[in-house]
Amino acid sequence: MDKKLEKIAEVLKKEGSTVTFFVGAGISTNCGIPDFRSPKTGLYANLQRLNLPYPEAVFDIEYFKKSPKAFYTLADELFPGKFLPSIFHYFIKLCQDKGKLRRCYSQNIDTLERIAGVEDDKIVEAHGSFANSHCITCKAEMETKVLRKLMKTGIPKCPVCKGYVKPDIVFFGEGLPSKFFDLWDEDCDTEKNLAIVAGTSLAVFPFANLPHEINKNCKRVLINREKCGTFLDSPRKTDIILLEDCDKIAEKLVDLLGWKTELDALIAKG
Ligand code: CNA
Repeated sequence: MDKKLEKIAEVLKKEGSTVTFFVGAGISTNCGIPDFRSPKTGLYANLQRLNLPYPEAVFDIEYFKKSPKAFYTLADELFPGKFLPSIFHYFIKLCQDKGKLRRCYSQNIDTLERIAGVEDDKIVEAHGSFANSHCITCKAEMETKVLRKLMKTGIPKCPVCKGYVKPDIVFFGEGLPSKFFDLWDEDCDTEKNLAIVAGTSLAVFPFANLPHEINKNCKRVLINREKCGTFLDSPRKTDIILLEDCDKIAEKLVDLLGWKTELDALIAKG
């Protein structure tokens, strides 16, 4: 384990090197937000109370059009504002502060990368976020604070056409934001780049393809509770696999890189 961490720190310390993150729900579990697929604690294991025909229906656009209540029950629990970033989120922010962050591709909808201080041009929220909302019928925009208020008394409806309003989270059956495709065209061939994949089962496409498509000279790192996706199907000789809690790994890397004081300051600021 220590040798692997030293190798990662060594690459990060190199003049001109950068890092691209590919993250998922696992980097937010320590913040109190359940992931999808962890047995027992994941959202899919705990959705019986919503009476769904199948677990993914809660994020299925066709199901939402017929029955938006299940999504809104869950959205109320997950809505940003109640949660603080994890050590891993701050590690991403520190990489930015040190001029090392090429990009952070996130599947998360909790906006914790932003809350940790990662800048808009460095984040790709591949599956959207709760930051904006639109009517699914006439596409009129609704401010988050209005949506939040309407959520307290029922399902938010559009004041213009009475259609259902939905946060701009990408549901199954919807396209990904153009920012995802535009920036990936720029990023996928970056040389001298480290790819850190963390807290994701790499089960949702096209996101799951990114670490597979990344430049062959790029060292790939997986920090996750289990091996998954391209690290199982198409491993590369140079891959580094760390099957551990992502915050524990981030803390150790921060120590090796000499960034501990800055990390403590970020955590203290909250
Ligand atoms: P997932 O399929 O639930 O996988 C999470 C992975 O993280 C699993 O392999 C876990 O073993 C692993 N994991 C969990 N906790 C830790 C930890 N502390 N340290 C290391 N590994 C850990 O979730 P994915 O992100 O892969 O799936 C993509 C979905 C999840 C996206 O569409 C998201 O919108 C969606 N999602 C997001 C959130 C959020 O925004 N926080 C929460 C739940 C689901």
